[in-house]
Amino acid sequence: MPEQTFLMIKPDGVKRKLVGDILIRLEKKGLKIAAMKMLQITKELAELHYNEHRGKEFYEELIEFITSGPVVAIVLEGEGIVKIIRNFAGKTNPKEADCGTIRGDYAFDITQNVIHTSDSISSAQREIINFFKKSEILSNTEG
Ligand code: FUP
Repeated sequence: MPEQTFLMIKPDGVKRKLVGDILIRLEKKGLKIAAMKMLQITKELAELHYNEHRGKEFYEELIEFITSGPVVAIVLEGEGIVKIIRNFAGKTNPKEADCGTIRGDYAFDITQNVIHTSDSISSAQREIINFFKKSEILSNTEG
């Protein structure tokens, strides 16, 4: 199976109408989108997705934010895609993110940092399963 990663445009990105800009950047780089959908994250799904942060001081704010409006969930695939998309996002804290990255260019706040990206191949596999059925992922297809 090709390497896959999970990218989510968070509620701030959707509200600020950055979905088009983000998709254009992904497509212009020539990356393959294997799945994509818009959804409202439930509290249960938010808790599953951010399980590793449970108990941290920013956890409640994070759950409240990620469930505050629709998100766009995307699966990308290709060799080295996890690292490519981490670089595309920029550092977690937008104040430290380089210009040219999504967080560097579009965000200022650490919670409202526009996109989520998987930090490893194993995280990607776990996160993708939380959001997509196998049949929704168009792997190994043209386009
Ligand atoms: P990332 O993998 O870059 O999304 O970063 P983390 O998994 O470390 O953090 C997940 C989310 O928690 C971040 F997108 C923003 C939020 N967060 C805070 O609000 N405060 C912090 O100190 C760290 C993370």
